[in-house]
Amino acid sequence: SPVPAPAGATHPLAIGPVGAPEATVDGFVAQYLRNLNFDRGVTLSASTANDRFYALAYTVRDYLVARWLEGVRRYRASDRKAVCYLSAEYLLGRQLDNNLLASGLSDIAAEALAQCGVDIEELRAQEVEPGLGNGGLGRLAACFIDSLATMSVPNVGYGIRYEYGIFRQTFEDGRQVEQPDSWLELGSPWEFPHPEAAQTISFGGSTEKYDDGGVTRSRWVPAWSVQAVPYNYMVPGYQNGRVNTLRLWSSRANHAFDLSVFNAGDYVEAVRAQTFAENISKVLYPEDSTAQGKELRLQQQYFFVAASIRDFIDVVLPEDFDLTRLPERAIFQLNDTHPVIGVPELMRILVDEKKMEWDAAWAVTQQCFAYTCHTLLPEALEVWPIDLLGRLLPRHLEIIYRINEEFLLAVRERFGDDEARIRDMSIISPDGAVRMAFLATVAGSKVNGVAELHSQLLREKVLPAFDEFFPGKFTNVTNGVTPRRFVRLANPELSALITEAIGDGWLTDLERLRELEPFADDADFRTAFGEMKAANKRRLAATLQARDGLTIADDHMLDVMVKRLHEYKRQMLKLLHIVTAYDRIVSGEVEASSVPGRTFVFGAKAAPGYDMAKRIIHLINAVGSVVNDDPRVEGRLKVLFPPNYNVTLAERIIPAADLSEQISLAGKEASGTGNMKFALNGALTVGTDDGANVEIRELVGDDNFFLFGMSEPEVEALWARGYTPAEFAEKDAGLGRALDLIGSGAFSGGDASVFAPIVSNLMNDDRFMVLADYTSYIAAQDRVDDAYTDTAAWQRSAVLNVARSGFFSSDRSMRDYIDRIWHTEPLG
Ligand code: B1H
Repeated sequence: SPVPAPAGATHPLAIGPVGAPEATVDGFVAQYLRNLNFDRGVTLSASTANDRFYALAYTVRDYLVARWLEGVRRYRASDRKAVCYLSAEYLLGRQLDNNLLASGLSDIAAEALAQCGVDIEELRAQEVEPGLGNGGLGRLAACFIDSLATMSVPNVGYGIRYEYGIFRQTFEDGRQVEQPDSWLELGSPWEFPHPEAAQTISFGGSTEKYDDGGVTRSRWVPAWSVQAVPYNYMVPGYQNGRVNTLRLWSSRANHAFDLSVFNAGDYVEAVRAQTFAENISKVLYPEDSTAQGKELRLQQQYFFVAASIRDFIDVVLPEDFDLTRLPERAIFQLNDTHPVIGVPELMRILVDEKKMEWDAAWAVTQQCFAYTCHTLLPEALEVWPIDLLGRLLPRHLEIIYRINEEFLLAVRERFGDDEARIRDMSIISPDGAVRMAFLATVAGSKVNGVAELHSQLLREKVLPAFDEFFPGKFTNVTNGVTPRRFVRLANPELSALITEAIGDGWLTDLERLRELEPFADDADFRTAFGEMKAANKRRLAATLQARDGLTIADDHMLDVMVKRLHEYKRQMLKLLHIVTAYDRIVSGEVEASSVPGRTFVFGAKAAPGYDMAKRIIHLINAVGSVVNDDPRVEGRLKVLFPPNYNVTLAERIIPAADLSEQISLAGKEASGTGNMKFALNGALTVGTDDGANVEIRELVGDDNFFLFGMSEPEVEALWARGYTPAEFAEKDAGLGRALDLIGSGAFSGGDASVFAPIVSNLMNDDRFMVLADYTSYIAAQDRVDDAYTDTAAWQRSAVLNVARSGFFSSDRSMRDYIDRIWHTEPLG
């Protein structure tokens, strides 16, 4: 071992972790019962399901910990660069099966529990998923840290341990109601709290100049502070003996702060101060794709970023590390703009605390950060009013001003005094706000979008002046998803089929799925594939029955749209298709008995303050209750909307799907990652040329993808001509009738006022051009119906979707980040 024994240690075991329990059924049983007895303090016969779940989680943990500690020691003894992933969100999903799979203990654990007479299924259901993210962005972070561990790349994921994650969604009379997500109520067996290692994070106050031996320097004199307590989570690689760390910060009151108030005799005030401090990590902001601009949100961002950077410098790196060499040891990847306040924070540490020259500090900072942009929507681009930022982080604002000053000076040098250009590129906007995407772009060594089309639009439409000024800074890394969770764990039947056909090894080398292509023409394989889908549908049916009392007919095509509710994603377009299919039946245009059976599954949370999104949720439920109960439909159409779509439910729904709905307006969905999960599980996509759909279609082939709608340039051209949505409603009689049905109260018991705002928005504004794409969408859906009647051809396409989607492994994304941005290597 390269790590020396601690001074004074004589026992050989004292230099390292004591090693894992024996990886046998007997070893597992012994450790399980020990944990039940000694950690939970109960006997098996007196235990609750929660006790038994905890003991199981602890046992799996015990096997992983030795490898984890060993990896940390080896990393510290090396001089390898680590990826410090800074993300306000990690949408992890349940951990038990993932950790069993990673440690190779799934079969041993199942047998061990069976021998203890314990039902492992019951224990699985005990786990509450940590929902510490909103949607794609948070799930992406979780996929990335899984891939980095699997590829043995040194990585620390840094984020916030929200006490309440994404809200739990229920429906009351079809309307969304939010409940707090108290995921920690029964504790979390996977976390390792380290209150003794808390960091002090300061806020407010002012700055001052002082004389430092003849040099005038600035410093920050903060007004208040809180403690950031680290909670560590293991991130095990897939059966490779590597375990990385996810470190999430929780806020606590600062004791010194409390005491001063206690001394003044105000007990109540002291307790209030504590609550105030703990508010910082209390709750995840539930807005996906909109920046809130709230002070607490900025506090959250600075809180976790400051704690993380300090942690890496003071705790992870060796003492007295020469910080001019920081770029050799760390790359801080900014997951969107949420952690961008880390840029002035690192500058403050280097210049004010370490007394580095500004230029040297800036050179280090620029090499240490890289920025991923996840959106083009203007409402999602974060800006912080300077008075708010100056009040909360006065020294950081000064530093941002100086960064901007020097940047604009360089722009003037290059382009002359082009004031319009200077205004357009200034980090400080004309209305007095800090544009965080600009700051990230100026500071980052690289800036990347998350799919080819998105990266192109980012360069050409959002930041063209920056692309011109910084040649080579912009790049693309197309998103990916982890095949461990979204193929192996979510779809064991498909995984077995694949392994049977092409052998193993594909789970860590997903391009090998290509070898499945010939099996698309193998009738036996296709039959087995069809049986896999049918089995997954039955499993989903059982889940939805138990969870929500919903039933699915097993001879239906399963048509799925699961994602956050947002107008740009166009759940309304899906709904117009359903209403049209319904209208065709009830108007007598088609015989119900001739309609191919389809079950439409929705899953979607709306941001609690997003009125239109909540109204659309209400309408989905309203259409569902009318369509599902109308005897004229003869059960050919079913609409299901299980509430509280989350990672756990996704793992059930996606493997059962036949059709994947990816129908955003072209140019609006940065990438999408659900689209990749469906293709990998053998669903065909009906989709626009948007985000990663473009790349999916290129790979799987036009014959195996239902393309519809305007392309991004066509969208732009229509805006330029002038878009009048009502004209489209006049031109297409089916569209007119569908809108009339909704607007006339057919789905709201005759009360036209309930959904009239939706219809009037579509007719008069329709920012996302739902009506313009309707005709093309319906035509695509008619093609889908046709195609589905030819089972062999459909299954052939489905198999080809699987075979050609290996590119969408997040392992490939990580390789791209490593090659184009991080320039780091695995630690062998
Ligand atoms: C994505 C967000 C997002 N893009 C602001 N932007 C948030 C923005 O809390 N906020 O303020 C939260 C989330 N999320 C998504 O990222 C894109 O819409 C998807 O297209 C993309 O696949 C995903 C991962 O890159």
